[in-house]
Amino acid sequence: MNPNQLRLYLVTDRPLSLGRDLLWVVREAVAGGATIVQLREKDIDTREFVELGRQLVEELRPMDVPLIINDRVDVALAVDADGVHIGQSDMPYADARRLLGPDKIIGLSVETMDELREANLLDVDYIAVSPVYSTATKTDTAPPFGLEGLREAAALTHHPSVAIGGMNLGTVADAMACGIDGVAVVSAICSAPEPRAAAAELRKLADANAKNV
Ligand code: TZP
Ligand code: MG
Repeated sequence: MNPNQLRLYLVTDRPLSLGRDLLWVVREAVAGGATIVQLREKDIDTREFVELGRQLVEELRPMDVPLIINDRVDVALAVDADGVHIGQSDMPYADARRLLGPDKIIGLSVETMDELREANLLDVDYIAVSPVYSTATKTDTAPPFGLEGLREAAALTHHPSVAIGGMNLGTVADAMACGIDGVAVVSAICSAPEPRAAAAELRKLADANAKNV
């Protein structure tokens, strides 16, 4: 994939969306400048997951914004999403690749430098360095990389990379300056009073501090 597509990566979270419709939040975020969207649902029936995924594919495909499904290879296949994002305790990369084929996007979260080195041996499409900062959005994370760790991760990885965890208007510039390709954001967009304006400001900061401008 083109690493520039990772520049502002929206990860959805309905409970954090202040009661607003998920499709609306996604639409606003993309209008503001989100370049890729991950549908992340932790507490949802499979039926509803598929329905949401299908609606998002319809919405995003005409705009050339990839839709990534968190964890669920079956849901990604069912709705013909652009790819999946897997964590270290999800389906192993090799199985996900076999099921999805060579053309779908597969992203992998790495929580340690060792996992990052192992990911270098896989042909994943991107990695997420997780988390950069501790965040109330996800509390069962590994210890945070911090900026030093992120810089080291960006230098070591062979893959396009995004930072996740605590990315907001105050942290995006320094994170991008570590040499990553983009920032992945939950609360700074989903919980923003105006997701479109928030995405636009985040995008401007991410672009201004990107290595590939
Ligand atoms: N994975 C690592 S941290 C995180 C995920 C899904 C949540 C990031 O949320 P926020 O609100 O952008 O800090
Ligand atoms: Mg997962």
